[in-house]
Amino acid sequence: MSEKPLAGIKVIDFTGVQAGPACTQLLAWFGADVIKVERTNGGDVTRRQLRDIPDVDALYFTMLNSNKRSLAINTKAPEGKEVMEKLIRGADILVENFAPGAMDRMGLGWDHIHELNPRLILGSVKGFNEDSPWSDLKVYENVAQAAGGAASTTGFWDGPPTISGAALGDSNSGMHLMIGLLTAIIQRNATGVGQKVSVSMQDAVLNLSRVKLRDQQRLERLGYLEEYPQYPNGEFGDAVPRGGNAGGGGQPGWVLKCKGWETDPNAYIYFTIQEQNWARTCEAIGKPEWIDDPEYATARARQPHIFDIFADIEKWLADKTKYEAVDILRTYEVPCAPVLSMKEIAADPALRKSGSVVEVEQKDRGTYLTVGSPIKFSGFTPDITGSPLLGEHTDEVLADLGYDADAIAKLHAGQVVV
Ligand code: CAO
Repeated sequence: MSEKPLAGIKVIDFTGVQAGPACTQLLAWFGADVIKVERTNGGDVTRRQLRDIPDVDALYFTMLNSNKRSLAINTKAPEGKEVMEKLIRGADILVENFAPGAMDRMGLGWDHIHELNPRLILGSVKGFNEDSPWSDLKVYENVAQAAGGAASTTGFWDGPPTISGAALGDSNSGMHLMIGLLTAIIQRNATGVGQKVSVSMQDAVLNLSRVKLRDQQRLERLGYLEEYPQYPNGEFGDAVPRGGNAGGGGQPGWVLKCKGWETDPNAYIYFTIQEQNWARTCEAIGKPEWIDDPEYATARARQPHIFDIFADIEKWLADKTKYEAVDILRTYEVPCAPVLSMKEIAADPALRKSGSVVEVEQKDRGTYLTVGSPIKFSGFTPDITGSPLLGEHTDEVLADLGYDADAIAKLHAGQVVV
């Protein structure tokens, strides 16, 4: 196999929880040498959060830190800071997602880092960007979803703002940061100078809520949003409402019940009425008479009674499982999919075959499942290995930095490293 795309790129992973680790994990999968720098007293908090096996690193940690090395060090001790500065001098990228101000308090602000190594790129995730009145806040996933416009536009109109199960604030911010870091590397390779790349979780959520800002402007101009369930009988206020399961792109859709929904909470499909596929959609669901009926023939004519149409489609679905339904509908090119549970995803042979779900060997644990690379390359396949134990590579990394056995022993004795 050819060399991995990011081979030779040295990354200091000074991150915790999810947003930062998700970014550096991808860098590691793509071949960078990622050294996770962790506190000596327990390391990344996720090692201990939501444990399923006593005294064994939690899945929360192992699913975000594979393919990395771990250096456990107290960077607040002068000797620890010295190690950190040595690492910085030899690295290409440093990623951090500490609480606002923490890097400055450690004496590792951007100006100092840039002076130590002008080629280094600093990646930083915070809850809010520097111009925000909330830039001093500590932020977790759901806080970002609330502030980024996702929560106010998710859920049903008669319920409260709702948080998505997908990590729009955390992993999504990490993916945005990854794009920024790779962009900065390309520029650094041309200019020789690194820069600071910042991503705020609010901005990253907002970037994925782009169509809702589109809808806000349409609402202000028109007073209504024709693809929302509230149209034309419900009331619109002055802000984009929660649209339940409505499709957001102008092609109406909804989650529809299939055979067994009474007992199986996931016996549903997502069904989309694609405007240009109306005739075939009618044939698929046994309603050829709808094709030319003026009450049904256009999207505008259908919208006022779209829920009656969905109810009729559910009658057609009543004796079909979600898989049977999709197998029929796919032959008529109806955009649709079964609603898959995590249990089904974990066992899905196709996702295993593509490497989108992988089984990984992990010290002290045995094997566990993780989500593999969602990005596929024709030139290489990421090889996902286990996550490091706390401080597993401390001595190895120190030796690489030029510390001899005595100096390493001294750092251990002073509890500067573990
Ligand atoms: N040695 C010594 N000290 C260390 C250290 C090390 N190796 N690594 C970290 N620390 C210190 C930090 O310097 C900081 O010290 P001060 O508070 O004295 O400055 C302290 O540990 C705690 O840092 P923290 O950022 O982890 O703080 P926290 O646990 O209170 O907050 C979080 C966690 C996530 C809310 C906060 O880091 C944050 O808002 N980050 C930015 C947004 C973000 O990425 N959130 C997503 C997290 S994923 O849900």
